[in-house]
Amino acid sequence: MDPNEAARTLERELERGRELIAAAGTLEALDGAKIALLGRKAPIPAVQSSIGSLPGDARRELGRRTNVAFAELRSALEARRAELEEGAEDELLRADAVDVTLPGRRPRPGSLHPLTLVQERMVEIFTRMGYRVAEGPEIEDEWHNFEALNIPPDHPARTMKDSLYVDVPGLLLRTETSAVQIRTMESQDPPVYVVVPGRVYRREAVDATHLSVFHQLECLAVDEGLSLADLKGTLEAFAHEMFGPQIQARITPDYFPFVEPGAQMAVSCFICNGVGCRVCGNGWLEQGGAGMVHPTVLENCGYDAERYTGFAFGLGIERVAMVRYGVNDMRLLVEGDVRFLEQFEGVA
Ligand code: 2NL
Repeated sequence: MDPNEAARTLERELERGRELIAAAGTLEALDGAKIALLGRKAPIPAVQSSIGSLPGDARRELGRRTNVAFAELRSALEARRAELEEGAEDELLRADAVDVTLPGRRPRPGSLHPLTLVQERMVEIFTRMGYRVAEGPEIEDEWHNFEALNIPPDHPARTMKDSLYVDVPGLLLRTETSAVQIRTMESQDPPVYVVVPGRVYRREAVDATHLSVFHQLECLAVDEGLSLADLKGTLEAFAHEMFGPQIQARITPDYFPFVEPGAQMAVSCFICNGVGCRVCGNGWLEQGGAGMVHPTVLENCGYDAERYTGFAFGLGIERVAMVRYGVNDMRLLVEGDVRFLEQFEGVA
């Protein structure tokens, strides 16, 4: 190659190189420019390989200029690469930026189920009176669920019609929480003051006022000298705390095999104040059964029925919840419909 021609090529390539490098907006474009300028087929390397065939002075001069051109392009490429890499990092940082002034995305907190709210309140009323809370298994044996409670084998509640048996002989889903009170009496001496909240199961057609899976809170007190007056007073204290001080409590005779005498409990209607209305009918709201613990039941648990007496009663938690929150269909309490449940957000 003619030395003058080669010198002009170097000048032209330097000019083109400066433009290409300045114009490269990405690292990929810069790699392209590098290949175009310094790659095997680029003009400057071609000049370099032609140098060997030139005479001494011209070779030295052109060699020097080629080296200068290489050096300038290499350092321009390097400088541009550093710029682009810094830019890429800035871009990453910008894309990752978090605006800490934006409001957070709050998870919906949910709320306690109305049955839980009522049960907790009931338990709190009794624990303030000095009662302890006891819990027990939901699958029971026939001794704790029936026999110890003075429910003989031919009692209607024992048949498949009222109870749900499991596949293991002699075991069933508990039909009342009384089994837990039996277990409590079996494991400790009097005095006993316990409440047992929990789920119970019956073979029952479900409608607006009946569920086959429902909840009870049963109360049991065994001590020296307890009478029906203590039962009535306890029930009244509960009703005042639960529904208000104007509420009256009433017990009327009823029969349950595990109590003698037995009673039905009711509280005066908080809507009509006992006069009679659409909700209560005759002015009273049925709350459950009650009575003085049958001496046979005390003896079944190893207690001296001459020395100790006791009272017991069972409250239906669904019933209490319906009264307290004005729910007219018990099924709403188990269906899990969010439109029903979200109304209890923030309710105490
Ligand atoms: C009802 C019936 C009642 C009891 C539960 C009871 C427990 C023991 C001994 C004696 Cl260990 N009695 N509990 C007594 C009378 C009635 O509940 O209809 N509940 C909603």
